[in-house]
This record gives sequence, structure tokens and C-alpha cells, in this order.
Amino acid sequence: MEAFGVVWVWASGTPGHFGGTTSMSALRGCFWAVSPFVVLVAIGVADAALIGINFVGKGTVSGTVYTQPLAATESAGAPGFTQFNWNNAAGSSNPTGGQSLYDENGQGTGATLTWTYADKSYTSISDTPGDRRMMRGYLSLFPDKDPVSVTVSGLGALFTVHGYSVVVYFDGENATKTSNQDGVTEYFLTPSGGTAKTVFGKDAGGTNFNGTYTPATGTTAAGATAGNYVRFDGLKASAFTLTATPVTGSGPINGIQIVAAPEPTTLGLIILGGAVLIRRRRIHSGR
Ligand SMILES: [Ca+2]
Ligand SMILES: [Ca+2]
Repeated sequence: MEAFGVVWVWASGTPGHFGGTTSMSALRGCFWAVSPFVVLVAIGVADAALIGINFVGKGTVSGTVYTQPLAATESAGAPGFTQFNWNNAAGSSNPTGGQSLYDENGQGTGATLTWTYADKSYTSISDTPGDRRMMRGYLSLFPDKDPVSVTVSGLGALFTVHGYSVVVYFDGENATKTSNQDGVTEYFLTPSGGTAKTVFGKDAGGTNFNGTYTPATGTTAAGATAGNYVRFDGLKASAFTLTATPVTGSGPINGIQIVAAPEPTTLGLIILGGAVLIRRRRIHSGR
């Protein structure tokens, strides 16, 4: 994880930088240190490590492509969580030993994914690369079967030391002749060795993803607000299981993201940088 970088601008030159070069996804602050020849801008950067999992959904059946996986170059995610390199979970059975998960840079994480048998479906939105493609295909309850259940194991220190959030995207197809797939779902997350958390999310009737992510909240089914994603915060367990139990509809999970909390050391670097700035100003002013 990159926690710090420095950008410099020569008075008559072009900007450059040194330090780590992985994704600089969150600026935490900056300061200026002025000398006669150079302007320094120090930037504390937290690489908010992300793991994105796209449930592909129906996939290809008898040669017809209903849903397709995201390419590594396709970007998707709610504001603040946008990333490349989504892991595609296809089909309805698990690879032996679970599916290995990589992060937003395509690097291995050591974490693995398993999920239960479920129906594979898709909404009628266009199969446009990126957000719409991620949101189009989903897993859902299969009649007379268990709800969708997703387990992630083996999360490393990058996630467990400072904690992480889990973002759950949902959008079922609007009412059909045979069933209502949109509705209210109880998303139930159980961290290993921890206390289970519940959030209710409502996929409003007649509403499918239109390019705008809307957070849904609710501690009860009746109190569920409409949206297309819910989030669980303050997690630190190395493994968790997420289930989607429908109150109405089919309990869809279109994708999830695991978002590591920023390292607090970044703030320390900014404070250190500020102290250097004050010292330099005092030196220049003769105090
Ligand atoms: Ca819907
Ligand atoms: Ca999906």
C-alpha cells in the first residue's frame, strides 16, 4: 500500500513525482514549501485497497450471451469506490478451494470467494461496459432453494488491521409475468467470530439501474429505503458470510466490493509535513 508521495514543480518546469506509483485513489491533504527555485507539494496518499466481485449472472446459454464478465479495463462502482480489475464470479458452482480474488490493481490478495447455488438472472438494462454491465447480471433466490450466500475468506492485514467495509450492489428485474424480482431484501452479514449485522435494501418496483448509484438503508423491512446498494462498515474479520434473504422479490446480489479503511499513518505524514512547512517559514522569516 502506498501511503505517501511527493509532487514537485520546478519554477520553470513541468510537474513530476517520486515515491510509490500505485493507484493514488484518495488525496488526504497537501502543503506547500516555498524556496527560491522550487515549489514542493507533499501529498499524503492512501491507497484504499479494493476487491470488487461481479456476479456475472445468467451468462451464455445455448450460444446466446445474456450477460458477460467485466474486462479488467472496465471501471465500475459507486462514487468513492470506482475501480478496475473486477473479479468475475460466473456460474452457480464454486471452483474447488474457492475462487482466488485479486485487488483493484490486479494483484493477488490471498482471499478466496465461495457462493451457494442460486438462480442466475439479469435485468433488461443495456449491456454497456462498466457500471451497467456490473449491475445487469445477478444472483438471486431460486424457487424452493436457499437464498444467495457469499463467503469471502483469507482477507489479509491490509483489510483486517484498520478494518474494511463491504458494499453490496442489488437490482432485480422488474415484475415479470411469473414473479416479482424487485422488492425488499434483508442483507445479513456475519463476520467470522463477530456479531452479525443486518441492512435492509429496497429495489423499488419498476426501477432498474440507470447509471446512478443510490445508497439504501433500513434496520427493518418496513423502514427500508429505495436504492441499489447497501454497505456494512467497521469490519475487521478475516472472513465473512453474506446472505440475501428476500422479504419480497428474489433477493438479488449483483456485485460486492470490499473496501479497506485508509491507513491512519497517512494523517501522521500530513501532520509531519505541516510541521516541516512551519519550520521552513520560520527559517525564511528569521524567527
Ligand atoms: Ca430493479
Ligand atoms: Ca453483476
